[in-house]
Amino acid sequence: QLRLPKELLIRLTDQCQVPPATLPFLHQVLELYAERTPGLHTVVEGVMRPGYMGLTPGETLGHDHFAFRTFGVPGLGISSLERILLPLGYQRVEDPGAPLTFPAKKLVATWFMAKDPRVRAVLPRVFVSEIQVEKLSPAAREIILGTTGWAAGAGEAVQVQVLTALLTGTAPWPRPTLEQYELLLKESEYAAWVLAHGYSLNHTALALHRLPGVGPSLDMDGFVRQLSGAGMAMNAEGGLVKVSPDGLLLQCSVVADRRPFEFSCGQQQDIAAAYVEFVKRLRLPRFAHLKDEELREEHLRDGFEVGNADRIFESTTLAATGAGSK
Ligand code: OOG
Ligand code: NI
Repeated sequence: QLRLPKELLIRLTDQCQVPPATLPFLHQVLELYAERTPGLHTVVEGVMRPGYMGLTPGETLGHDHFAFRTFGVPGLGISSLERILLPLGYQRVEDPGAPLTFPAKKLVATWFMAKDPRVRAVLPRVFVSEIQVEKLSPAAREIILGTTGWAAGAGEAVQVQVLTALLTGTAPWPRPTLEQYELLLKESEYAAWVLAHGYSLNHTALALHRLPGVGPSLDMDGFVRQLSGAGMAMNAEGGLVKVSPDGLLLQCSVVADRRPFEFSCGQQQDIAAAYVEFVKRLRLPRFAHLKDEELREEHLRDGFEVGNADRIFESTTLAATGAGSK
């Protein structure tokens, strides 16, 4: 029934380890994303096909993480995804201290991982960010609160709306006008993206470290050149490969596909939609003694990195996705 390329399916060998709704939920989210992300098909069909880096036919590409964007307003925001993810077998990873913060973009973010350690190498982490709406200009706030204000007093009914939005790849608020979208775009590309796309998946990040043949030794610069060669426009913000200060978390992304979007009142315009990211996690120094074949996900650098994420967020900006780059 699923039209998702089989390489992108998430497969658990023992499904008892997660609630029965978890995989169908993740696949539904991914299916809607795949439909509106032509760039993903170029990656899967043009580069990461069977034979590439030891991939055998029928083998799946691991998803390192899924990412969602939200408005930080009462009833919505990170907590609205938390309420969906906890019953699905996820837990919030408390960064000792505070959430990841991006002051210039007025964003905060956190991430979730599978509660059961046995499925952590298979179930994607989930990265969720929210924009601090109270820090935006009065005009931007008015647009966002005008369209999301209903959630503040709606109690548990909000969650029905949020879940429906997730399962249909939509927003739990009316379509904006083009004018509202453009006003937000001038101030915060992120806010404009959320206004249009709501809870649809922003990106999946494929786990390069899980490619059977290469995993740990894959050369990211060479990989980026291959993607460029296949016609993909790469996010060049701060360099093509984003590297964490400890050198152990490497990320790169293809800029978002621009897709026609139906605004209210029948207006249509191409806007940034979703993108594809790639992650390579390297071995933690304390596992230096392990042989390559003994390496598993738990021996690799975990989590996210503010400096990398700050640049990855730019994958949907007009500068990155604008005319001429694709
Ligand atoms: C998320 C950007 C950050 C990562 O892996 O660090 C990110 C976004 O664009 O919403 O995905
Ligand atoms: Ni990401």
